[in-house]
This record gives sequence, structure tokens and C-alpha cells, in this order.
Amino acid sequence: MGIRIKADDALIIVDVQRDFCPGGSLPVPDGDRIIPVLNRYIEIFRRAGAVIYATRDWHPPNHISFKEYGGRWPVHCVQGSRGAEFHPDLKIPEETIVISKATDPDREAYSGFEGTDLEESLKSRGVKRVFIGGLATDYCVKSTVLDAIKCGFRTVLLEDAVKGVDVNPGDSERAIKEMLSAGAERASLSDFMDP
Ligand code: VGL
Ligand code: ZN
Repeated sequence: MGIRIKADDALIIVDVQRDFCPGGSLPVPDGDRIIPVLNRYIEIFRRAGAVIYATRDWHPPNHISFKEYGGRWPVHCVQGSRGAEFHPDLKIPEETIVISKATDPDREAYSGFEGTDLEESLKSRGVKRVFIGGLATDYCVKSTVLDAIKCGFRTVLLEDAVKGVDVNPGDSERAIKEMLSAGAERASLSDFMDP
């Protein structure tokens, strides 16, 4: 396809945190396998001078997402805990903009845009096109992609840099179809020109 990253593109890495990887409290199967791929994307965007964002699930200990508080998930990504840290193999550049989300105890928020300043931050930098990868395809990646489209960004799903939970078999496949029919484009590493 020959995608060339420019300074008005942005990379958004969704929730690549210890708890969403094998060994964590809400592991996405093979979630850590996307990390080497994301590290290559990080290098491509960094060299092009494009801004890089990393969202993180950042729950208070009594968050509504947790079973004990009426939600569907085990306790995960509690603010300041080890499980909430970015996976140590992810090579996040120092200048990465970190977006903490789902911090309100009474509101579930899968999207990186929900209750954060991500939209304003992207628009203030003149970003027109966003590339999105991370965890999990069928929850936070999907919601972030759909919101990016609603906000008017040209939105590209990095298909080789996402993994899903698949609570029900096929959830990730359906999520990808939903993103594409909402207007997302898709790309993989082989589509990118050498910087
Ligand atoms: C996520 C379930 C609960 C995600 C976050 O990052 O996809 N999934 N909280
Ligand atoms: Zn969560």
C-alpha cells in the first residue's frame, strides 16, 4: 500500500499494560505477542516526527468495572499498581503522551477518548490521521477506533498490532468488521514505507 508517516499523523497505543498480558489479572491470550510489532511502529512514527500516545486503563480500587462492584471483570489496572504499568518490553519513547482513562469509579470507559483530553490534544497538534493498535481488539481498541472516527480523524487499525479477549469466540473478528464498516481502514507493517 505504501503508507508514509508524516508529522500530522499520530500513533495511539491502547492499554499495553501488565494486567492485560499473560501473567496479569485480565490477560488477553498472547497479548504480549504484539509488543515487538508495536515497537517497530513506534520506531517508524518516532523517525517521522509523528506524535505517539499511549492510553492506559487507570481504575480506582472501587471501579464499577470490577465484579465486586457490579462489573464483569476481575480487578485489573488499579491506579499505581504493578499490573497497571505499561508492559516492560514496550519501548515507549520519553516524549510519549500518556492518556489515563476509566478513572471515574462510577463509569466504565473503554475508549481512550472518553472522559479524557485525547481529542483536544490531537486536534491542537493538527493531527488528521490516527493509527491505532494495542489491547484488547474487542473492547478498548474497538471503542477507541469508533470514537476516533466520530471525532473526524482518518482512522487506521493496525491489524498486526492488536489482540482480543474473545470472551465469546469470534468477538475480535466481529469487532474488526464493525470498525471497518464504521469507516476504519486497516494496515500492517508491510504496508509502511521505510522511513
Ligand atoms: C479493557 C476490559 C476491561 C481493555 C479494559 O483495555 O480492552 N478490557 N477494561
Ligand atoms: Zn478496565
